[in-house]
Amino acid sequence: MRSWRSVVHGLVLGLVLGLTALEATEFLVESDRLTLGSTDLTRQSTATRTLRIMSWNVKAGSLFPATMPNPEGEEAGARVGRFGRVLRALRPDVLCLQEIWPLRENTAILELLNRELPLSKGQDWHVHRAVDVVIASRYPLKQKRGDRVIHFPLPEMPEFHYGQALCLVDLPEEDFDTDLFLITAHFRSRSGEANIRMRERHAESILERLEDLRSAGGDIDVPVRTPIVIAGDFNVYHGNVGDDLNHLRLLISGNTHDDSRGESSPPGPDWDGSELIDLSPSINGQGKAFYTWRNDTLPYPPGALDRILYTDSVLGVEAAFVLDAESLSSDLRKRFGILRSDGAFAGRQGEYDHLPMIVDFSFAEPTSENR
Ligand SMILES: [Ca+2]
Ligand SMILES: [Ca+2]
Repeated sequence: MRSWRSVVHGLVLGLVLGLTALEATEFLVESDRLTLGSTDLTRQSTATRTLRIMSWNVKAGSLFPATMPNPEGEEAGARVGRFGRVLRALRPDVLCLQEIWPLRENTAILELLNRELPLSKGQDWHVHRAVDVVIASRYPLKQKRGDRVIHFPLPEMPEFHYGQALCLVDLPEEDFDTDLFLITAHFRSRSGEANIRMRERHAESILERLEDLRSAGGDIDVPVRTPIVIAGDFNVYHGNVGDDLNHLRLLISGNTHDDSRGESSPPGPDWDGSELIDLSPSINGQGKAFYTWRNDTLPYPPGALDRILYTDSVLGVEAAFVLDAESLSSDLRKRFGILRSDGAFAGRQGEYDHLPMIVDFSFAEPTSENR
């Protein structure tokens, strides 16, 4: 139950934000969470229900104090405090987190989320972890699976695998016509033939999962036309010698060919046989800069390493952005309780590591016969 204080706060905030939204065109704020990069202001109405997904490679042990040995060279606790502020500003319904190193038990993630973004009526978050990736949701999770795809022993984690977590997000029938199937993955990084091949093998394993989802039998079945989203750190590097980004092409189109779908092409991963859409959100939804990783102290350009792919035959997008707290206006930072330094890893200027991607998916209003 929300306290009277939070209800009044929400009303006042809603009024202020409503007025602000009329004045500002570069952003739109809906209810009490920060929303940037709205794709179609006219559709921001009661005609649709939205589900907010946030995906973030949080970098090693950044979310937790240094209570466990951290991989060599990785800094523990760098996002303690920062993570909570960003979370409360964005208030995602579902989180996809990658690179939780050292691996943490579900209970540790659950306690963190319950503390930093408590749900109403004392409800618990729902957490599903596989390898170093996590799906967390305010709604129940079903058909949970985890894939250990590529064994990559690390000194501190000899059994570490790159892989994915996947599950059905059980959305409430009174608000949504359908559930949503979600996959989050962390791909091997770095250049070089062996690493490129690992990324391709990883993409192939996700394609096998998509094929199973769309066909009866096998390990998982979902109702036809259940929306599917794949979010995570795919380590997509543009301009690397020898890396044709086949792994990304595989995920989007189901094959490695660059051409559009011909007669001989196998069907794409979407329910209608078309390709998936690569969302490509921009920094603060401004449509100017498209990257999700940046470190000005290293000799690498910013890159869109992280992606959100989705079945656009059954899903729409209301808004999408990559949050950069540093370049956000001080007005918005103040209003949503985040600090300028929350955009940077460990708060050091120029060292961002990965930035969080946020998308508001729109669903059709439930029809009366489906209620
Ligand atoms: Ca199946
Ligand atoms: Ca499509």
